Amino acid sequence: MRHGGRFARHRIAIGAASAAASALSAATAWGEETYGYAAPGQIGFQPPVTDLARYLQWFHNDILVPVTVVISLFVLALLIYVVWRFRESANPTPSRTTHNAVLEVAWTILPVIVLLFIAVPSFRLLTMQLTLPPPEVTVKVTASQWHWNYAYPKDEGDFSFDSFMKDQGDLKPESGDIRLLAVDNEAVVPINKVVRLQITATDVIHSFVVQSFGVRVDAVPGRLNETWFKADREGVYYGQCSKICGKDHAFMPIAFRVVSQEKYDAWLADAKKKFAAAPNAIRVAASAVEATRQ
Ligand SMILES: [Cu+2]
Repeated sequence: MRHGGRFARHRIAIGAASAAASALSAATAWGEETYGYAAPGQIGFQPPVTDLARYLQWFHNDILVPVTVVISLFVLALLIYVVWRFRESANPTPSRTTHNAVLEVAWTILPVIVLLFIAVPSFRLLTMQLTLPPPEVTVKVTASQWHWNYAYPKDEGDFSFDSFMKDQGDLKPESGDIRLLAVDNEAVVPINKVVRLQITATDVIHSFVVQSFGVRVDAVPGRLNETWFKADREGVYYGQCSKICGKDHAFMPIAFRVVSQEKYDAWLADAKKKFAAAPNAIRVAASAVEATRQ
């Protein structure tokens, strides 16, 4: 019996150790840096590919997280101290103190200082996100239940196309397709160019989020929101709709491929031919509305 008990405890110890080891290996998976999508077991942000995303992640990782951790630990320590110090057996006759001017001033001023400390980088980030540099490429992004439409304006070819998630049966993992993220038509933009995004929706509120770009903007029907990014690394960067928009909310991924200027020019020439004639959901819907009006 005693032996059995010891072995059981031993097994529990091994279980705990292997759980810790798998948590560690998850941390290594995170360390391997997958660009544009999350690795299994990843904790934290995807690696940034714009200055905006770098600043955003610095603000979160180096300012907000330490502030949150220090305040939480401080409050926890205070609670533990109060529970221990003022328990009934140690403190049989409670004090009748109701005011302490120094304490009250301190717990008003200190949070104000913390908020001011956070406000400076926070407003800098907002200013960076909302001040558009002169755009070199414009893409109009329209969200619908449940896909995205990307339109390239007149000076870039004057075409638009729908982008749907690939079904599991159509995935080609050998060409880099990722389940739930790969799409039939990716938006393509050139590297190191200021890309202006104009974002709207046709039906309900969606939200356009690409983590590696540091971009998060709501897509609101009847309203054109603007933002921008300038990616400095080639690759495919995925995002997802981030406002609950209906039953397929989880299945309308965003895919942006960042390529060299030459590849972009080649893609534009191709896409112009491919999509100019092709009807897409929004044009079909628009002409249907026109037809009912006439
Ligand atoms: Cu959506």
